[in-house]
Amino acid sequence: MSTDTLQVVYQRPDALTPALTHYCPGCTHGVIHRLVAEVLDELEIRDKTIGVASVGCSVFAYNYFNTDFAQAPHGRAPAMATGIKRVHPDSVVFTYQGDGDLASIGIAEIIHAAARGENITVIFVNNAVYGMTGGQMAPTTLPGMRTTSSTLGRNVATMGYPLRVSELLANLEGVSYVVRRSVHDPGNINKTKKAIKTAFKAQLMGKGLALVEILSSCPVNWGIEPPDALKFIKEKMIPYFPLGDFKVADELKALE
Ligand SMILES: Cc1ncc(C[n+]2csc(CCOP(=O)(O)OP(=O)(O)O)c2C)c(N)n1
Ligand code: SF4
Repeated sequence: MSTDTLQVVYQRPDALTPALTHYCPGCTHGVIHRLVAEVLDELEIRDKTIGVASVGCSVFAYNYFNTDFAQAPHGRAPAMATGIKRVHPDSVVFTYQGDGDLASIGIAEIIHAAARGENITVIFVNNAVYGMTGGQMAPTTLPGMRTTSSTLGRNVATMGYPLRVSELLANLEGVSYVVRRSVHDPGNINKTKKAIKTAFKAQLMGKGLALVEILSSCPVNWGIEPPDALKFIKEKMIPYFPLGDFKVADELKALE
């Protein structure tokens, strides 16, 4: 067979290392890593990008991105990103945070970084549980959802209601871009990539904090098979965490 007509349609982005992933089968952290890496390549900013990993399953993100990287303990990624960006204003700085990290132990950090209008990009991965530590209840756990620390299901009367982080942050003036996307099917993966690109462009334009919340799977801690985990996102998570744009600065609307 002649190879003259073959075209490369899929290959590893330069911004991803060839390291083998530690993520569980069916976990969509890997899909999200790939989208971020593709955007860094397409915007040609890999050489000046500095990522900040959080605690959670993505704690080892520095192994996978072919960029400079730091690791911030327990919710402090927005504070560390603030310092890095202020010391290196020409760099492109992003945090990569789970919902336990960002919405629980780090909620003060993200709120104040947003209020200050720090010129950083935040990739916020919402899988409704603490994945890394064994699937405990997170601030994003759905009402009635069983976790290892809400074994009868989250009872909102005693455990409170889930936090809708994007809606919360959209009220802050320092924020230029807040949207919620999902990676449960190819169409939504494409939309998520566009949003990630806009969030990095917002930083390049100096517009203030840009955050993309991404609904993601955790089949291991949800106790279901990977295909069912994608269905769970669509059927259970999206009704509670609707996809959409919560704040898009006027200058960014044309980029959408
Ligand atoms: C009570 C408690 N607070 C804080 C921590 C520190 N901690 C370790 S992993 C983690 C978050 C893990 O979940 P998430 O951020 O949702 O990321 P995932 O692993 O699901 O991707 C946190 C907050 C902890 N283990 N226990
Ligand atoms: S525990 Fe959940 S979030 Fe962590 S790697 Fe496994 S599937 Fe992904």
